Amino acid sequence: TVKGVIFDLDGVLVDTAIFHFQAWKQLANSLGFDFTEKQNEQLKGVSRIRSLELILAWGGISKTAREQELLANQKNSWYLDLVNKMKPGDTLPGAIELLTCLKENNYKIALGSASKNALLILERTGIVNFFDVIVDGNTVTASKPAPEVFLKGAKSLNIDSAKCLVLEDAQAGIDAARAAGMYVIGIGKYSGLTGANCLINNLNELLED
Ligand code: G16
Ligand code: MG
Repeated sequence: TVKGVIFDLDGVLVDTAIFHFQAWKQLANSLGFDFTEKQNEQLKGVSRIRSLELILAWGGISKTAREQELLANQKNSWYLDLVNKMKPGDTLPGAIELLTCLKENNYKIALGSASKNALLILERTGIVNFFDVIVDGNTVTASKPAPEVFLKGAKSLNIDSAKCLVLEDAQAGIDAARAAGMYVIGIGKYSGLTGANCLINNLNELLED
């Protein structure tokens, strides 16, 4: 039976994917090219620096490590301008209700995100206190689809991997959760996600019964 629930952040609890897309698009445009929403799907759950590598490859542009660092910083500052407008309650449908219900039923709750801005986002949207453990892009070295982020979450919760449920919206995240030996619910029924134990459209679907 499930004892711990590990939430992905972007696309599961908050709708920051659109902010990532806008900031990356602005960066690509400043370099003289564009990329599509379909390509953007491949950036979900993927670390900042890996995302930049993919985008530069799409634009056929090569940059030194130092230049890449500056570009990633530029994107992040545009991204943070958008995040800093978020307010308490700016969460995806069902998120606060599900977190509340899990807390009331004594499940342990962790965050398993690739983002280095995770804590700021949890604080701005007013949900940080639900979390027993936060594992994010600052604590993890191997990004999703590597299982590290979720294994660290389970370990910090002191719960066996096999007793953890992961909620994920990205293919890289579903692959990471499966590699960690966890049960995984994918968010996005028509998104082409594969390998999850089941797919739902939003967190409300977990509250219906
Ligand atoms: C999120 C997003 C990714 C983003 C990554 C790193 O992952 O899905 O698009 O590139 O975090 O974010 P940051 O630039 O803020 O460190 P997750 O795991 O929360 O879905
Ligand atoms: Mg996500």
